Amino acid sequence: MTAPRATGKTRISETEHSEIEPLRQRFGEIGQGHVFGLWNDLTNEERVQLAAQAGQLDLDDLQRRRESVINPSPPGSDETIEPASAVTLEELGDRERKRLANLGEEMLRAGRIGVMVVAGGQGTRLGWDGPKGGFPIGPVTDRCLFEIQAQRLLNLRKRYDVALPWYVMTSAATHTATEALFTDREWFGIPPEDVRFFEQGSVPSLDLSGRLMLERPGRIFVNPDGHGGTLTALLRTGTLDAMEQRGIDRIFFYQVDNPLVNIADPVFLGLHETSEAEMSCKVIRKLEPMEKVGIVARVDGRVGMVEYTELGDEERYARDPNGDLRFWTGNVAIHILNTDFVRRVASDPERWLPYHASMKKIPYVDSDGKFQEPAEPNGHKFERFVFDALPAAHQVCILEADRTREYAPVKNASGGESPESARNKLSQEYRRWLGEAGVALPDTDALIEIDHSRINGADDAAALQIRSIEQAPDAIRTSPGARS
Ligand code: UD2
Repeated sequence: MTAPRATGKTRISETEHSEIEPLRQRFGEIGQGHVFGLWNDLTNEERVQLAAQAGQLDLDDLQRRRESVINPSPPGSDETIEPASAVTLEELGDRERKRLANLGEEMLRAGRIGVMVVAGGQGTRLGWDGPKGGFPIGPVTDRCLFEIQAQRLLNLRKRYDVALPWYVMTSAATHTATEALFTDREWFGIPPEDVRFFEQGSVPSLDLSGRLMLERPGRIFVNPDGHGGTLTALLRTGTLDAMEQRGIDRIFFYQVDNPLVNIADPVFLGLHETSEAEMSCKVIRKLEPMEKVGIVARVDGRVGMVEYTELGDEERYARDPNGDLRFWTGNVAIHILNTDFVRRVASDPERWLPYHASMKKIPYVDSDGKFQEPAEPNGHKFERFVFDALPAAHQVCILEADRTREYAPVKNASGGESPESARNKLSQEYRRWLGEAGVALPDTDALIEIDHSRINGADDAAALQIRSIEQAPDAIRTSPGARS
């Protein structure tokens, strides 16, 4: 005899009696009962989904964050902030650079390095509908951010004869589209077994009085848990275990929106290792006080990061006797992390990875079930920041990078930190490589693009033994000027 099919109705009535009532009651006790306010208007499926989502929330954590919204403590008011010491470009001579590079290269060859990119963001500020990594950024072609980075990896794989696995952190908003993009583009030439995606977590946003918000009648509004969520996601998804099983003990971490990032820079790896650091940071010399980069500094005696929104004016404008900014060590979110350090921090996120609240305009469904698009910030999103792990490290190493050569952020649709400025910076770096290799250069207005899998520095360009760009048309392309 065939058993009667369980209908949606049957499932929800069971759920309603055994699970929903205690859940509703508990939410009511902590001032969040409104989440179920539109219950009667929901379909069975929506009820099941809302019950599942509500049942998975960490209510202690929710209470803590609610309290932080209602009674915020003034940021860093009683902290002492001092400049952190960094290894500058000036003091790193050629000999030492070579010694560190040799050490870093050994680490690469030994298969100890995993490359990790945080790519949970969408290109909203760029007007791009999709994962930011898919944004076309090649100065001449439509190569996207991921493709340029993949080409660098292909070059390093060959150069060091190593698999150099790529760990791509996505978010709920970008996961499916990112996987589809990689599949569609055949993993940009990297063997699929050397690319691993893992998804960051999400956290419920709260309105200005600390109440949960509804994205739609049967769904609580959540936001991605910030790039600090990388560390907890590495542990939760088993990615950290998988890394260590492959013999990886150092993670090179960077953000997807920097096409100029010098992936797995051997000098940086070597310095991290000789410093016996658990976490390292690359920094750039901040150009002016208002530049939107966090500052690596000594906070209450320990190395940490002060975000640009949280730096007080006294520190922001302070100058040294030479007239240079006293707090110049701008964070470009390029790090090396030891896997055992990640495990330690991610195992105790309440201690090391606090949530930072930021006020945002959050579209929501009101108590009448009407969709509202606020004109002013109406709620808080919560994010963890990877650099909050710095004070947990027994040793931190900080290395200055040449900002014109390693940092071309793609943040805004136009102006500074835009696709146009990034394309120009890429082109300038390629021009420099070709120039150093003795290749005849086109007009200064012309844009140049290089296939990183073939040429990943002036040494690769020299190895081609060419005198003109036309001699390597598959690796180097030019266009007369800016792309439209
Ligand atoms: C970040 C840093 C800032 C400076 C700057 C350099 C913070 C808070 N500030 O500012 O100090 O280093 O970068 O470029 O980080 N992402 C995720 N998941 C998330 C949030 C972000 O994957 O939940 C990724 C995102 O895809 C992007 C990167 O992290 O690659 C940076 O995010 P952002 O653009 O929001 O950070 P931004 O520019 O405010």
